[in-house]
Amino acid sequence: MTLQNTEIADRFEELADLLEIEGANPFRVRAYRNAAQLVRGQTRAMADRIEAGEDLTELPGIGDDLADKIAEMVAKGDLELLQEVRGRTPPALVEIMHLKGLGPKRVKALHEALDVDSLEDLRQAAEAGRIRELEGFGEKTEASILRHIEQRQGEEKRTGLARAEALAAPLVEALGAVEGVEQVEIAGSYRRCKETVGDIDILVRAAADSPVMQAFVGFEAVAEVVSQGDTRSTVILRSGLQVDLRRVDTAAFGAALVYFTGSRAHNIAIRRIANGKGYKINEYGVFEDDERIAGETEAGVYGTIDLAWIPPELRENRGEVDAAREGRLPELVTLDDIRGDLHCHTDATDGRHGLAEMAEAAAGRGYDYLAITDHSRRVSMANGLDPERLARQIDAIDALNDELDGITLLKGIEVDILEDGSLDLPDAILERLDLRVCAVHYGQDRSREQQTTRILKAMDNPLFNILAHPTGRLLNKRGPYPLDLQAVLEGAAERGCFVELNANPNRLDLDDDGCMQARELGLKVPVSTDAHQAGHLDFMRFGINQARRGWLEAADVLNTLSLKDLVSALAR
Ligand code: DGT
Ligand code: CA
Ligand code: CA
Repeated sequence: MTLQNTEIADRFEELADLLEIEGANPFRVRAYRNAAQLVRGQTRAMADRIEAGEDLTELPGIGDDLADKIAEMVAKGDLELLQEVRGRTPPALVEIMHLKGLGPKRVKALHEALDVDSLEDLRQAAEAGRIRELEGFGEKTEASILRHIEQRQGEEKRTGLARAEALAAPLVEALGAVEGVEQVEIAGSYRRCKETVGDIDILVRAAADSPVMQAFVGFEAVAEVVSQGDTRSTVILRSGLQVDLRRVDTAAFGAALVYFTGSRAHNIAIRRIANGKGYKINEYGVFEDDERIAGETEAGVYGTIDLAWIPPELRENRGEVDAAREGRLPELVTLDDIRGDLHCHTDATDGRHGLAEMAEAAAGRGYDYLAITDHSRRVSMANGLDPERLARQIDAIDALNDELDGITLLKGIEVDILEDGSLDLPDAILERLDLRVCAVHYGQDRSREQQTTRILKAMDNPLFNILAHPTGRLLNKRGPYPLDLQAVLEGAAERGCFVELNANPNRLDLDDDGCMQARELGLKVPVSTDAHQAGHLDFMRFGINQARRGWLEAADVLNTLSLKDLVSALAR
């Protein structure tokens, strides 16, 4: 058993989490976390590198120890150290640590004092009122823990799109290499670029005698074969992700692609139109009486019912069918439209790379500008900038811009919005910047009204430009904080400021509905990566996926503007 990159990264991350709970040396914890990130971000499989005899220690941050551990996972499919750590610290504590408000120290205390080994143990302890008796915990914390457990237990288990992509890619590649396979497409919510997917639906175009089903159920990362048939099989990968595969003939491939891309609501809407014309539509084609009049291509299927081809991201029955009939589908924004990135961090705070490296990475992606927006002093955990350090960064950026060719660094900050709605740094230093990204990091437990008022008050400061990750949600970790988003978007539109779509795959905040709301208001949305290292600039495409689901065109996205137009758009 050879582990995929995602699986290697998962194990490093779990190791880091468990060691952190144990109170291990923070540098060691960080090294495993960085290794997880690095491996996750690699497009080439570690197994392939090792097989090719490459030296893994040439990868940044990978020393002998980490390289050995990667080799061990590739060779044995397992990591002895992780087994050892799991033996003394229950793996379920990791999930508890990711509950909102509980860090490693508190989890350790709960484990040691109350024998909490699982989410269920924690729920029972909270219900019995035993948590409030612990030092450092109170009645309020206990109630909040209970609330978050209930929220978590009520959620269905879904996989983030970026993770699904990493897990599916090797499988798609393997299927594409099977004899007789002409085309492989992932359909379902994945193709609609939903932020999370329940399972993966793959369609292969192949002749009936192709051995593609055997290849599928025999794929290296399959843990369990749920069902196997001639045209349809289902497996569960070691990562827990379920994959459905359907083999489809050429004549029906477009119809199957429409049907299995969905969404269900979209399918129902187009079936109604077909029925209205006296046609029948299903996964095999569009039929008039018993004659198939379309089926080979998606455009053909839509065309027979007088609809323009609809981009998968829009297929949610949110108005796209009417728009397709009336010829007013949006021309969705693409990655190529993006001229720069408006939110990133450097090693001055909690980022990995320096100004020059970030500038080079942005130039390498063809950008015209990159805004440097490190944290402000309130975020002391991230070594946030005070006015003096920010002033030094301003000088450094000015000096670097003199040398740079083809790319401009914008001087910015991710300044905290304090509890009272003021900004974390004095106007005098904020005024010297090209733009200010403003964020709520602390005091997320306010009421909806308080949080909304706080943000709108911050926006009253004419130096406020962009609200970062507006709802604070972390996918599969914590929900949005209570907020009247519509009021915030309207407030931004009135004041000439903006609300970000944070492209980090764990955030994607604004979500698709938020993008649609912004578009209604004529409010341009900045799509920003919040990169903490150069490679994170590639998160942009996840943001673009979400923007497309939100119907945004290039003109609806702030960072499609030229530098000159951007600067005037930012001026309040
Ligand atoms: P997921 O996997 O929960 O993220 O969402 P989907 O949209 O991928 O749903 P899934 O995997 O259950 O089915 C894939 C697509 O197949 C779905 O979007 C629409 C189509 N489909 C499946 N079952 C039905 C059905 O009973 N009726 C209709 N009209 N379409 C269906
Ligand atoms: Ca699916
Ligand atoms: Ca499915």
